[in-house]
Amino acid sequence: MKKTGWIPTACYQCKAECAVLVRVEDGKIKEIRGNPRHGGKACVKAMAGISLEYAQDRLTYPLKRVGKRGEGKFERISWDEALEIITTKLKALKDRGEAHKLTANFFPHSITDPKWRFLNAYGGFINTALPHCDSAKIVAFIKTMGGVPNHHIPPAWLAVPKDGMMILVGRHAFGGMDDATIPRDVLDAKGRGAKLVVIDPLFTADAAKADWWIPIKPSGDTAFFLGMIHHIIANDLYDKEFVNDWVREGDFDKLRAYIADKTPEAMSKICDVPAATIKKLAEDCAKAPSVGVDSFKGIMLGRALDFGHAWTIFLAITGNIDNPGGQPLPDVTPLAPVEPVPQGPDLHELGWHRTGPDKETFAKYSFIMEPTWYESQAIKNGDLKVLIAAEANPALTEMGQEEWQKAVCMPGENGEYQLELLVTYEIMPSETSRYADIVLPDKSYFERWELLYMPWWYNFGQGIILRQPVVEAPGECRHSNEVFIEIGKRLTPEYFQFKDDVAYYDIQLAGLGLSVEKLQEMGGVWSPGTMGFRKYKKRGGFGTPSKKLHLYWEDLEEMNQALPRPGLASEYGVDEDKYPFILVSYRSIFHAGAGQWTHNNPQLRDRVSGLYENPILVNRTAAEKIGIDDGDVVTLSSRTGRVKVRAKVTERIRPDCIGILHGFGSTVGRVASMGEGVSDNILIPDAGSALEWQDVVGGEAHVSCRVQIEK
Ligand SMILES: Nc1nc2c(c(=O)[nH]1)N[C@H]1C(S)=C(S)[C@@H](COP(=O)(O)OP(=O)(O)OC[C@H]3O[C@@H](n4cnc5c(=O)[nH]c(N)nc54)[C@H](O)[C@@H]3O)O[C@H]1N2
Ligand SMILES: Nc1nc2c(c(=O)[nH]1)N[C@H]1C(S)=C(S)[C@@H](COP(=O)(O)OP(=O)(O)OC[C@H]3O[C@@H](n4cnc5c(=O)[nH]c(N)nc54)[C@H](O)[C@@H]3O)O[C@H]1N2
Ligand code: SF4
Ligand SMILES: [Mo]
Repeated sequence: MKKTGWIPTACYQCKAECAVLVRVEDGKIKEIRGNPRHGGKACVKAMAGISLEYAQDRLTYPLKRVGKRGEGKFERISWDEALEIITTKLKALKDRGEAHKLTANFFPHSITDPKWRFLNAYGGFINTALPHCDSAKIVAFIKTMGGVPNHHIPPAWLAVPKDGMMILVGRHAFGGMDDATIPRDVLDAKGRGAKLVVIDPLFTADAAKADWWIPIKPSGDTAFFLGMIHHIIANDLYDKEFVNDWVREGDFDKLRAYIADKTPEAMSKICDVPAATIKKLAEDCAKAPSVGVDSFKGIMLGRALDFGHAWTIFLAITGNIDNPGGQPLPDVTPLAPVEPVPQGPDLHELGWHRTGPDKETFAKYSFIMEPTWYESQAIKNGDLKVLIAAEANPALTEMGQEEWQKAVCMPGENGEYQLELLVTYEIMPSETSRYADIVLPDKSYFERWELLYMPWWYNFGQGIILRQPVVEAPGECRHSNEVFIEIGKRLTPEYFQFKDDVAYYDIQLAGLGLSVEKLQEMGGVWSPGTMGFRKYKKRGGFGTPSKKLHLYWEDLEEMNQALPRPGLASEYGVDEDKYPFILVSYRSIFHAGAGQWTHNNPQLRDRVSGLYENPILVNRTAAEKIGIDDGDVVTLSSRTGRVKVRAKVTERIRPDCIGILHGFGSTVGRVASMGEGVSDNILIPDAGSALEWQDVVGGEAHVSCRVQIEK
């Protein structure tokens, strides 16, 4: 192959998968830049992709466990042997009528990812991280507006007019990006005269650029938004025309009655933000030509679905749906289906998410995907028998990681493990692969084909980006998609009648009159060229049964959730005296997840140009009270775990919170295992063990807990 020149492809140093150009000289990568045809931006991690590609730790052939799970002892095996072990186990599981006890934990790069196709055909479950990310918002979006369950969908920052409002609530958009162009678009909008408001217990990089930082009490966001909704309605500041035309008849009156006692003063007591602040922001929003509200992980605490609900109501009464600078409505790319389309198993019938204390109640909620947070619980219950982790690192990313690690080592019957097979698909050894029975070496994102159309690409609506090989893969690496197609051909051949991955993408692209080759000629990017605004008008309404917005959710009446409830996360009320602080985890621009691929990157872990450790953030007032100085090593404990970590004393966090950067604490990998970094998930309890507090939303993060800090 030995390519030379600038080649368009897609970055995968994080899940945003931005379009990039890669300069290759004689088969070696020399330089990486943003692709000007798709925003033109690439972040610091993208540039460090070269260090990943040529990392010494790359896996290059399949491995089989020889010691006990967790010991990390492996021997080299052939691909034939690896595939034989996997297909034999999967065949036996299916013959036993337990296909649904296979879960693959992976990140889907498109809604028709070949790995997902295999799972649907076979009858297993996908377990993406989506339930952690923002599933509460997605579920709320579907319930109020109808439509497709697209992931994330940030506001149209690039279209915010002068005087528009941009609100980040539980969203650290400049650190945890979903497109490298977003910081520039937000700052450009500010340059045009728009205002940026950050609602976050932490003074983030975004807050540093904001007009207004509102340090809210964690999980107080629903109360805050209800206070604003009250103020807007009570003072007749809502968008009457939009509400009359587009809100289902009767819903607004029910809301008005319900909201009567949710005054800014009452809500202020819950969220610990002055009532005057709630009123001022409400008035600013009511006046502004547009309001965009972006939230992500930070609202996935406590009663997350209630926040999602309040968010959709707020957008509706201020008329900020599918307008420039407001909340876009997602669209679907008209790719052709690959027939026959496998149906997939019934989550409610077979899923192990209903292992909670109150199955009746659980059954009333809509689950869009299998929640990750029950993996350890499901293993203990005998409901998870084969786990394939591809592009995921649950040994560190699961809340209560030690519970997960214990569960995968749990003995079962006949001398087997309770979890009968654990396979990891990785580019380098990870904490999770230490426990695996089989470790498979993947091709990196510079070495493989992939058709990407995750709907969180916000720049051009439902764009498609082609990932194409720019260099050759080392050793015996094979892309997971190729391998899942191979396993599919063996186990469910009727669904795998195409030749290979490229042939699969060609069938889909035919729906757009395209092919992989044609997409290559077009520079690897297809886009409708616009997001389109107020699409609901052209479509004759919204995707709900009434075609109008459903502010009132009658299906949740029985659970007292027909309208959003303002309370804080219930778990914060437990053991307050023993654990006085609330842990707040957040991300950094330098690293992605708990993944090995940035934490093991010498450029990104560099003390000067990267991020080497994750000292915890302690407010100066709190530090003085407990006698902690900047740089002290402290013990941080929760009701389930304890770590030793360095403290950074700062004003950039609320006095009742402790900040911790998520993702550190790997014990595997030459670079990743260095330093004093700790994993937050040692402190955060396994969600399966906290079901009495479970906020049933179709997914829950629980990325927080109460902690104590001691010198
Ligand atoms: N560089 C980088 N980019 C990423 C990722 C990555 O790991 N690294 N991960 C990707 C993924 S999977 C995701 S899901 C997204 C996540 O994107 P974000 O959710 O924007 O990322 P976080 O940094 O976790 O931001 C959460 C913010 O919420 C705040 N917060 C915590 N609790 C509360 C609360 O109760 N209320 C409010 N208002 N704020 C709160 C935290 O202080 C933090 O600033 O990022 C994606 N992009
Ligand atoms: N405490 C706490 N826990 C959290 C979060 C938090 O904010 N705080 N965030 C939660 C969220 S929102 C999410 S989405 C999850 C994410 O959790 P996971 O989905 O487990 O994701 P990562 O930690 O990003 O792990 C990705 C793995 O993929 C590997 N990888 C990278 N590139 C490739 C490739 O090309 N091929 C293969 N096969 N592997 C590759 C990396 O080495 C890494 O080990 O974590 C959740 N856990
Ligand atoms: S945000 Fe940065 S690391 Fe993530 S895909 Fe885009 S350029 Fe790559
Ligand atoms: Mo996520």
